[in-house]
Amino acid sequence: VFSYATKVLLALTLSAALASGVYYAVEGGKFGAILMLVLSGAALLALVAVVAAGVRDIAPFVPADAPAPERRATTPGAAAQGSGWPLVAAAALTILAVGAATDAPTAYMGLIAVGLASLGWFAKAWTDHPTWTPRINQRVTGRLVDPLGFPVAGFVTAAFVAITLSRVLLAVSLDVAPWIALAVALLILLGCFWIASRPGVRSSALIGLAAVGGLFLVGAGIAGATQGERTFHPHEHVEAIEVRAKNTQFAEKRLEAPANADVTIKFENDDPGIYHNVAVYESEDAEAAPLFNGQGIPGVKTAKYTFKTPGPGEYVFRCDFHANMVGTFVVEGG
Ligand SMILES: [Cu+2]
Repeated sequence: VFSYATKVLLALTLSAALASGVYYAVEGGKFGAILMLVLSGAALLALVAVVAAGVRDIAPFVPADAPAPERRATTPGAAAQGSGWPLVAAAALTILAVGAATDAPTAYMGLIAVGLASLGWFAKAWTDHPTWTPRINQRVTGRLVDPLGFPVAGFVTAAFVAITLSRVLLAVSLDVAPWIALAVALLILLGCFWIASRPGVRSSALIGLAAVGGLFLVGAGIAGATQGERTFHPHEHVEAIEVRAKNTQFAEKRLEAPANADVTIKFENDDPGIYHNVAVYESEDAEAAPLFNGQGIPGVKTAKYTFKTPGPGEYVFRCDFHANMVGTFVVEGG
């Protein structure tokens, strides 16, 4: 009942487990023992798979005095066709070699390309082989190519649309971008609706449509990419404003900052153990609303405060702990 394969796998499972135990007992090395245990587990899995699959690879019993089997003619299949995969594989290997000599991204791209070329070449070789029957074709397509291929194709398509379209949306102004995005979304929705409503549309027409759409997107994406991204931060870049407190006095009497900008105050408290902070108020009036209150810190310490400046005007900066620590905070221009 035990086939040759099950016997070999059973022997491998047991001997690897035994070797693991012996190795651990004698050498005390965990790594080698785990390696052997993994081998044993893998063999056990293969054994279970072979038994569960019910593959009977036992040779049929033939009596010694049986006559020789009759020769039967077989119809040869179609000759194997030449394929472009070796060329693709050579190109992929070239990318890998160039990547190995230059930079990591190219090397990774080469690795991926080699993997894809190997898969393609393997698939071509298999479909040329006599074991590739219509039944196998159906099973591989239904269980491997469709469940893997459709999600991957969908992801690649979505990524392609997102990347090309984002180049365009980043290049145009903020007011126009949402309308373009909306128009493209509507176009895709209507296109898909049209395709779904006509089951009779020929696949060549669909491929043509997809090619035109894809070319249009690539063109628009390249145009957007060469245009470059619009500026995202209309505020000018602002250096940190430095403020220093020493002997319960601000070293600065006057601070300047641009209007409507994110500014950073780098506050240095040089009074050991004394709390100070920097706050900005609309005026020196005691009831004035604060525009910003920095958290107080005991010295000697440095804090970084970031806030958005108001419109142009003269404001007041002060320490909330000491009424005498006051200065002018000037917001300029717009
Ligand atoms: Cu203070």
